[in-house]
Amino acid sequence: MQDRTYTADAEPGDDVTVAGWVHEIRDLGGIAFLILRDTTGKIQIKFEKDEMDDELVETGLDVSRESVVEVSGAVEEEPRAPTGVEVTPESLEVVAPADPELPLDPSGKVDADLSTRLDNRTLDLRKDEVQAIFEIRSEILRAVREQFREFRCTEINTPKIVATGTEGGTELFPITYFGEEAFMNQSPQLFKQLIAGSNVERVFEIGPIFRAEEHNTPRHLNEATSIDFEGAFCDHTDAMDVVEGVVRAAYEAVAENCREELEALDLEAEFDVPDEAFPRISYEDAIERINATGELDEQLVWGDDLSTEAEKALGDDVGGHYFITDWPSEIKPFYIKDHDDDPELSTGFDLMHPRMELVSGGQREHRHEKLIEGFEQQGLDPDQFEYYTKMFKYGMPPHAGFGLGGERLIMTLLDLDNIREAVLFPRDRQRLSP
Ligand code: ATP
Ligand code: AMO
Repeated sequence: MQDRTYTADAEPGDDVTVAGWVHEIRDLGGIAFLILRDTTGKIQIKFEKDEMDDELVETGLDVSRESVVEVSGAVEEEPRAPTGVEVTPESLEVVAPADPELPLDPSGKVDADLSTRLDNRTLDLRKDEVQAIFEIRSEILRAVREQFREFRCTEINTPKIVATGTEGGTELFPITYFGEEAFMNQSPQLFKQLIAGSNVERVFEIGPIFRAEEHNTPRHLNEATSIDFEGAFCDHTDAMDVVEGVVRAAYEAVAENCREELEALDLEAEFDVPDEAFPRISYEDAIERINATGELDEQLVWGDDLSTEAEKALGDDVGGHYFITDWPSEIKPFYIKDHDDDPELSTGFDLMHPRMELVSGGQREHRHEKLIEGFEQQGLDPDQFEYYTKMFKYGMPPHAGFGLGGERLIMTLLDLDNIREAVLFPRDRQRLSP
């Protein structure tokens, strides 16, 4: 297939070989058309029954939809063809026939539920609007990487099989590692800190995180893609600047480079890059604002975590991305540093989209003694984390970072109803294959 031409590159006057899937066959009597689809688009193949070799016409028109065919012929201008050109075939080969009974219709004329779509992802991805999501995902990850590089970060990869959890003991997947208990990593948290404490200083990682969330929601996955940052000599405000830079870079890249994909998703009119700086609202102000909306049955008091309803009330009130800063120390993990002048208040922050949380982050506790105290306060055994804590004795600079949920970024950016739409092969309570 070396001489294969993408359908989008077929120009009038060319002799081409195109290859792809049979999207549709329209037989109008004396004339019939096969619409061939490849990754770049579609092209019309014309069959004039009286003027063409019978066998060629028969092969071309009997082939079932979604079969793979290869067609060679001359490209001509044809204003009535969907793309303005058509191919008059000289030869046609059925490379891989498709069973006429398809589990879902890639032309999208018949709707399929999400579960059927995920069971048949190959067929589902033949739809323009589904392909568009993953083209945009790829562009977002490219833009995010580039932005991190501009922030002088080094891309790292940390282990996914680990000895300890970091984000609360209940959400770990245990595995057996040569007879010893091990876990799937919930977050690269401790590893990225260990590297920020070296000369590497500023790091980012885009990789899987595993969470044994019991509940099935449209915004939780059991395997998600985390976009992590950690920087030495950074405080929480610097980390928020990096979050904002990265999220903005994703939106700008999509606006600039994904017009066709946005069109396929019917989003070209409504897609906007956030124009204002993301407001930074303290936790204290956030609970006051939420209470003032009158949307909650019970008023929030200082120290409460924010429920989904509370987040929704505030999201509707703010109307765009915003940070919640200065959370109570008690509800943030051991590695988050408290404010020096008020130990009740942490430097932890979240970035919120009106629909949901996108990011958690903060400045880290870099003082060895305080770190050990933090473990004890949260009922964790510091001995289990010795591989981590001991490095805090050998010159650990102040540092800060965050974790951004990759699929949540894509989901909110594209206004997808369900986070599973943003993953090729999602893992949830009910789904372990494909
Ligand atoms: P022509 O003389 O251009 O081949 P026709 O009217 O003799 O056209 P028909 O078999 O009657 O051929 O065409 C049936 C329908 O197909 C008509 O509505 C015609 O406009 C349309 N049609 C014909 N050729 C093309 C083409 N190359 N691309 C798209 N539509 C076409
Ligand atoms: P946290 O646990 O808040 O923080 O996770 C960071 C972000 O990851 C995304 N996320 C998820 N997305 C889909 N499904 C899930 N089950 C899921 N769990 C988390 C969310 C969330 O905001 N170590 C800290 C980060 C840090 O401080 O650097 C952490 O993991 O978008």
